[in-house]
Amino acid sequence: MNADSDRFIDLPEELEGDLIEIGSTLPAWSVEGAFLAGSTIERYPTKLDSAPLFDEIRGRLLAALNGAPGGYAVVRMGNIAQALGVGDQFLRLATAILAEVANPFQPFQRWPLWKELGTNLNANPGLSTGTGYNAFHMDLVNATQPPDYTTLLCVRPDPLGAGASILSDAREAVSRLTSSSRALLADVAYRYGSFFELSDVGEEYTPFPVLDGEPEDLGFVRFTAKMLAEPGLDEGHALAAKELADRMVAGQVSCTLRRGDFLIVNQHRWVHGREPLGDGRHGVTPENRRLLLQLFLRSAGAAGQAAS
Ligand SMILES: O=C(O)CCC(=O)C(=O)O
Ligand SMILES: [Fe+2]
Repeated sequence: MNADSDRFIDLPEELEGDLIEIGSTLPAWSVEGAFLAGSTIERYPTKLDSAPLFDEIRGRLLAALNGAPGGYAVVRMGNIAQALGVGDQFLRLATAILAEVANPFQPFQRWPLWKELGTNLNANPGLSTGTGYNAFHMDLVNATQPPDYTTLLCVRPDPLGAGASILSDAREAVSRLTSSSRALLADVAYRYGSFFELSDVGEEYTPFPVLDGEPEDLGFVRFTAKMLAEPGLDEGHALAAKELADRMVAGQVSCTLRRGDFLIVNQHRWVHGREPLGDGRHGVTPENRRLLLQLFLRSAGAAGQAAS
C-alpha cells in the first residue's frame, strides 16, 4: 500500500520561492551540548515567520505527526534542493523547519547534527548503511529516553529506484495482538544493541519491555525486529515479538524518498525501516550511491531533555 497522501506536504510555489530566499540567508546553527543552541532556536523561527504561507505548512506538519492518527510526515523540498543544492543552505532551512516540531539534537557524540547514512556494500545488509532489507524498528531502542522523532533527509535516492522507506503504526499493530501476547511484551525480557558515546537519551535499557504501559505520547512501543535474533530470548517472548512484527508488516505503507524530501517519524507511535536497494549495486559508483542524512528531535518538556 502506498502511504496516505495527507502526510505528504508539498509546498506552494510562492512559499518555495520565499524559503529559497530564507535558506540562502539563514546563519549557521550553533550547538550547546548535544542540542541546537538557544540563540539558534530564537533566530530560526523569526526567519520562517517572514514567509506568510509557512504557518499553514507548520500546522499540517504538526497535525500529520501528532494529530490522530498521526505518526509521520514527508516534506517535499525537491524544488528547493534544485535551487539551493543539498548543502549548508538547504540543511539550515531543513533544521529551521524541524525546530518548529521539536528541538534538534545529536545523541551520537561522534557524529554531527545531521548524521550521514551512506551505502556501504560491505556492511551487514540489514543495518542502516547496508544494501538489504532494514526491518521495522525504532531508533535508539535500548535507551531509556529514545529521541521523540527521527528524521531522514534524502540527499541521493537509490539510482536504481529501490530502497523505499517503510512505515507502520506500532500502536495499531499492538491493538491487534492477543492479550496473552501483550502481557508477554510487557515483560522486561528483550535486548538489542550496544550503548556508548551517547548523550541525552537517558541510560542504557537492557533488558527492556516492548510495552511500557505509559500513555501513548510518553511511552514507546520499544521494538526492533533485530531483537528477535538476539541469543537468550526464550520462545514465548520471541513468539509474541514475532506476532507484533507480523502485524507491523501487515499494516505497512511505503514511500520512496526523492532528493530534497525529508521523512519525520514520531517514534512514540510509528516504526520505520527500508526496502532493499536495487540489484546491480556494484555497477553504481560510490559517489552515486544512495545517501540520507539523519537528525533526531527531542520534544520540549520530554524527560530526556538536557537538564542543564
Ligand atoms: O535506510 C533507510 O532508509 C533507513 C535507515 C534507518 O532507519 C536507520 O539507520 O536507523
Ligand atoms: Fe532507523
